[in-house]
Amino acid sequence: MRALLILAAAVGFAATATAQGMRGADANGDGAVTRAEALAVREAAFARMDADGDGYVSQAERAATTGQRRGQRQEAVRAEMDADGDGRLSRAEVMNAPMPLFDRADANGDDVLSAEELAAARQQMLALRARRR
Ligand SMILES: [Ca+2]
Ligand SMILES: [Ca+2]
Ligand SMILES: [Ca+2]
Repeated sequence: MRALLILAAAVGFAATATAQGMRGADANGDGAVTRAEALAVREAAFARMDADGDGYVSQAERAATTGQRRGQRQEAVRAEMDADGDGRLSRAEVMNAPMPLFDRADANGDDVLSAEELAAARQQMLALRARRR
């Protein structure tokens, strides 16, 4: 699970990587986050990172967005998401990558994070963070 959390946090799609970010994904403001809303955030993040708009996030574009500090970890994440191993992330590779945090937070598996599920996920996140300290 820890590896998956790192995966989600390190790719630069941070908006979907935290429970708080999940809440920010609630585009229609109904207090719940659907899978489609979470994917829209991911898509927006991809568009932001794809600076030259060629539909791929290259290594250089990733470095520019996320900084070099977490380089090694980034590389591991990239390798995991880069399904065809060409060294860059296509839109499809990013959109099809697992959403472990969403899946984990979606306790009843209905593809919607209710306000209750979001609150529970946030609590878990805070507990996790406290434990790591
Ligand atoms: Ca919503
Ligand atoms: Ca690729
Ligand atoms: Ca749910």
